[in-house]
Amino acid sequence: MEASSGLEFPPGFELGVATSSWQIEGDVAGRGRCNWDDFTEIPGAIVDGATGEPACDHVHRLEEDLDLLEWLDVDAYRFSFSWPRVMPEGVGATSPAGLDFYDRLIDGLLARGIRPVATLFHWDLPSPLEQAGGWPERDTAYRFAHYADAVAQRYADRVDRWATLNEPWCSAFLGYSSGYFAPGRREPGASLAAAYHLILGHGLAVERMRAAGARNVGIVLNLIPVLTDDSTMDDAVRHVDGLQNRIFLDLLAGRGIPADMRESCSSVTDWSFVRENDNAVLGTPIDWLGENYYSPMRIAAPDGTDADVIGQDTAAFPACPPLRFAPRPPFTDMGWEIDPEAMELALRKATDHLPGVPLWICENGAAVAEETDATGIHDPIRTQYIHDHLRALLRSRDRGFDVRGYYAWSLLDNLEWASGWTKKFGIVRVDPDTGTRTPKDSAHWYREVLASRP
Ligand code: IFM
Repeated sequence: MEASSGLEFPPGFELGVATSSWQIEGDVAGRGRCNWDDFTEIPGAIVDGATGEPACDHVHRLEEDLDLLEWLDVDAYRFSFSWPRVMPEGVGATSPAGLDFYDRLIDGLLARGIRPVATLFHWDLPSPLEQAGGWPERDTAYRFAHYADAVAQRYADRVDRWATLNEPWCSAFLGYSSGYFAPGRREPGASLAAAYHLILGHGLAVERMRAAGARNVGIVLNLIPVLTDDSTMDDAVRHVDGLQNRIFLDLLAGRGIPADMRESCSSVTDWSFVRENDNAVLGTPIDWLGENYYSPMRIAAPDGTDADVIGQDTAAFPACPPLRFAPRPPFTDMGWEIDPEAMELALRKATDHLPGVPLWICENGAAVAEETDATGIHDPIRTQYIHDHLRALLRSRDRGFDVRGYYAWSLLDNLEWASGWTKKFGIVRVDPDTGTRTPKDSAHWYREVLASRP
């Protein structure tokens, strides 16, 4: 595909790639344990039995990965700090070796002219905090703010933009309601408390980080448009949309838990963890909002069948009414429907709830089929996917949405959580046995897109 086809970026529009700590770092011995390390020990939790070691061995291959980013010539690199690498017990002393690693990462980016964009929590919770109850406990929010403060004190002078959390929906509802993610608990009431305390931790962290000098502090959500063409499912859509999207947006807007969700989840929680005077902290103004967009969700009446869609599961939606997820082709390997145009519905939702807050697409990409031959690794579906989403995003921008950047997910093939190595999102292949990095066709294409800007 022509690199430039239909893609005209406004001046200053930021293009980058993203990764996360547990998915790429490896070097488990060099940090404290986390919830995902513990989760990998549950038989069957990770489909192929993969663990956090070696992942992409990024800690030991840092220079090589920095050079890859330089070769791509991205404007910005979005990575996450591993809480247990910075603070092995989750509280108390920081690790000099852990801090040194992130110094080298950040300084290496800056030396190559790449803006560091950092997330504080991309799901890897220190094991002692998970064992103490994890996010359903209010105390975890305070521990998070303490960790955020330590990180901001050290790196505020060099990090361009910060996200407190990545996709708190996944931590809360896949972690504590469906149990598909770490820690594997199936307690719908606890998952609602987790969602609330994640945003409380975010609000507390924003205050502490700003006090430590951090600029551009925001959060990254996975807002998902919930669609149906069956009007009998309107109430089911309201419920799923409430848990996937509105609960987070209303908390961030300082409005508390939406009234209809208080009612429709009353069979699984008495909401006694909610404190009305939290709203100011929960709604601490943010400088920007990240959206991770991959797919819409489509809902239909139950008919006894279930589509195989990773993450779309009624067990992840506490007090879920009868429904089924009914994605339409084309699908990625995750079973996710491909629909670039629906991305605008997510942008609209964000803008309606948090007017005036600029938006970044912080993740977008696809696990898809690839073919390898002597000429390279051919992944035309991924290239098309990224191209079509970029084009849709630029159109949304023309229609007035204040979108300022886009990050492809992901730089590297990596540990796709419960799917292990079986789903590949990288624009660069990582051989799971040797760690060898090989740019795929999509990486070459993205590089040309980056270079072809005026
Ligand atoms: O790999 C994940 C990432 O960690 C969070 N967002 C979705 C990606 C693909 O599932």
